[in-house]
Amino acid sequence: MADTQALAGLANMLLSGAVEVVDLSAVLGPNTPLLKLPPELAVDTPKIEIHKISAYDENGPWWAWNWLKVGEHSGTHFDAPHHWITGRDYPDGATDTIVPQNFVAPVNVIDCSAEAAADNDFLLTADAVKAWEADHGEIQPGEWVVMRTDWYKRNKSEDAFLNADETGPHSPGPTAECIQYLVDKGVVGWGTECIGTDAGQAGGMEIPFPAHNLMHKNNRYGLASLCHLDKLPPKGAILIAAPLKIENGTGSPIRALALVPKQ
Ligand code: 23J
Ligand code: MN
Repeated sequence: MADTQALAGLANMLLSGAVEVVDLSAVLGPNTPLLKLPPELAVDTPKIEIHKISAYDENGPWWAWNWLKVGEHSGTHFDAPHHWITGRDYPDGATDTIVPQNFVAPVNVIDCSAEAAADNDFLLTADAVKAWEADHGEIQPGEWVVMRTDWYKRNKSEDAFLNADETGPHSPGPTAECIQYLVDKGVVGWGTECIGTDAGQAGGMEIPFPAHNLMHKNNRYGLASLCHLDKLPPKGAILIAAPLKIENGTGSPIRALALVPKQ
């Protein structure tokens, strides 16, 4: 049975500020950094556009509103299983068919900020996750796992965020065995502060884009371009990451929120 007293306690802590709501989303607009794929491989997602319909003017005297042109995988966003070929057949794998219970879960925050600063191509390994668990406690089934790198601090500049040179983009991410370890733990999803859930160089890995390939193959989710993971404790916060209910959607921009007990 549900502990209604605990929920009443949470309600009070939200009202008093003892539990803070931390915004993990970046601003979504024409300056949002977007993924660039090799042109010989793929077509890119289009630049975001915000078009005015009216602003208390002759097109609508008492109201303001806009319409948007925005790809599903833009800015702080959710990757549904249908995004990847390995997850295409799950009946509950699109933005409109995922059970909403899965959008809200405890979050494990693995701090890789020092490693990512020292090596932009840093890869989180399964052994490093096991060492993190020895320090902070085991990752439980149904939980989110996110990789803190402080990479969001670069998101005002697409060049800095993508960090590409003649050898391609350079940004941190997970190894394939790391993702398989998390899948075996039963996590609901994996998130990062970078443009995608995979490392910049992940297209050339033995399994290309292993976070996408393996998470979605197992009907799990991805979160990309998260912000402010430096404001979260390693354990103890609750992450809310719900995509728009796009029909047959493969992903969606989100307002990612964390409920965090105040220190
Ligand atoms: C398509 C192809 C490769 C990648 C991605 C999309 C993403 O990162 C994404 O937004 O899901 S790496
Ligand atoms: Mn995506």
